[in-house]
Amino acid sequence: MSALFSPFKLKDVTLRNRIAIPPMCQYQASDGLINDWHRVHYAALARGGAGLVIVEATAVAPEGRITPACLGLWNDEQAQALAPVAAAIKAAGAVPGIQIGHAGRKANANRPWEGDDHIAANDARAWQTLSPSAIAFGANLPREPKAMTADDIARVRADFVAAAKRARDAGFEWLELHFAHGYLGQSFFSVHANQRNDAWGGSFEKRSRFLLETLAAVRQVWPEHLPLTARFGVIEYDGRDEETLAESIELARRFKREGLDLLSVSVGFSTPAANIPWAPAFLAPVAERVRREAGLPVASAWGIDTPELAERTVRDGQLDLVMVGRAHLANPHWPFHAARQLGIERTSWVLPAPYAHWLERYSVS
Ligand code: FNR
Ligand code: 536
Repeated sequence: MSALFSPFKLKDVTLRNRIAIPPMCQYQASDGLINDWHRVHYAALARGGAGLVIVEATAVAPEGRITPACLGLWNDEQAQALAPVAAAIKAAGAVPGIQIGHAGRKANANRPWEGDDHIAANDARAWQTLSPSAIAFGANLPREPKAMTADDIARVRADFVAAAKRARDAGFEWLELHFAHGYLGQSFFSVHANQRNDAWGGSFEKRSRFLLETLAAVRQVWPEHLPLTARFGVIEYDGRDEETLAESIELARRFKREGLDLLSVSVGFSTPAANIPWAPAFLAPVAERVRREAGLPVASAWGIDTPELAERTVRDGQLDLVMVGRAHLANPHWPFHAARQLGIERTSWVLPAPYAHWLERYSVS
């Protein structure tokens, strides 16, 4: 029996297996709107057999985009355009998910392959970034953000709520709040970005406030029977890791109390000075600790790209869901190959008939 290919139920949603495709920006949108690139990309990924496909980071406000080519959900036209993507993912047998977020001080950037730096201030496409404090990320993103006022905070929280409603109405059945990777949510929690001395900065409670308030507000509009999840960087690898992890686990407990159903455990990426111990599945033991100590189901990614490794993280109780990202860009049918390699003979339930009929009849590795 494969643990990776066992179903996973969360609220009223059942995933056909434990393989999830994490959100991955495509940087192909205009005005936050999807186009044929996204329509083809997400349908192909869903047909490959994963249980869950999460649409890339989608901005709740224009200034919350990482780049001008990122998706948005700040208007109804964007939501209507996304509805067929959710439907196509579902028609292929996967659960349609979407990640909503705000890029904070890491916004206003050029695409990764076009510099990965801030858009020049004199470029007509440039905009002012927002963050808890007027502290730049540094390195490739040196531009100082504007410190958010209480009104800015209330507006962005309302933007999250409006985007969650639109995601719901577009047919998504799994919502992920992007509180990771040095973007706005993570920045409120991180001492690298948040030096406020008001109600949203300073102590653990105050640095947690934006995240908990946003979660609670979204909880009011996201359907009770559907999973509400968040991605959060529980560790920075900045030399303060025990302290950060202890705080993160306490935050995860509070997320759970506010109605979070699963945490996608990731890295903070709040400082360019971090020293990340890149290795296959390096985050899985960290995720396991969060799962055990916070009592929340967890997903995680980062270098889990072989079927054996994926199977092991689930079997050993480290992860409830395995996020397989880049390996799916290399091969959208990764779950089919994983099933074969794990010795599962009947794979027609993984792939649709126009593929499975031929692949099962004639052995293709
Ligand atoms: C990402 N990642 C990412 N993460 C996220 O939370 N939201 C996003 O929109 C993106 N965008 C994105 C784009 C691309 C092209 C890559 C490669 C990555 C991170 C991604 O979800 C995942 O965590 C990493 O890729 C690590 O997992 P793998 O690739 O090692 O399986
Ligand atoms: C992974 N990425 C995450 C993104 C966009 C692109 C790259 C996201 O969450 N929207 C990553 C983040 C930070 C450092 C290295 C890699």
